[in-house]
Amino acid sequence: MLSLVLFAVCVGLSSQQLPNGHELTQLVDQGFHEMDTDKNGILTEQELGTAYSAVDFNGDGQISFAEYTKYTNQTDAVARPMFNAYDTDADGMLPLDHMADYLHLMDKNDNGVVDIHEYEHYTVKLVQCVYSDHGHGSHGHAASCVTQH
Ligand SMILES: [Ca+2]
Ligand SMILES: [Ca+2]
Ligand SMILES: [Ca+2]
Repeated sequence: MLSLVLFAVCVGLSSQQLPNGHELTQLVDQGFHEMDTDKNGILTEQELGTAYSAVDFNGDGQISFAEYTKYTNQTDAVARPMFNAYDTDADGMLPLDHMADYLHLMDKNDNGVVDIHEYEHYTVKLVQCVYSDHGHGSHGHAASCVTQH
């Protein structure tokens, strides 16, 4: 599962260096606004789906690791834990028809949409987990890290 929502924001995260708090928040906000196509301040399942579809270059309904790195231009050290955080069943693919699951990860108040605060909260935490000293290890680490409080 995931928040591919992340994909837009993660385009700016190609270095090994974690951006500082202000830069990171700016990147996160930028990703949110890019995906919020009707500019109403909330992300719907449909808007997420549209954003994710742009990453599915070969149109097979799934995002592969190769497609993910092509889209985000991240180094493997960053891309791998980020991708794995979404790929909870570890089959190396992110199906586009799991959008509701991805959205649910970020939808803290369970109202079916994601506002910018929910998006920031999840995304900043996930990025910090990926860039942490422990973020390059086992499969799914970043995903479990982000749910810890
Ligand atoms: Ca919207
Ligand atoms: Ca694909
Ligand atoms: Ca919500």
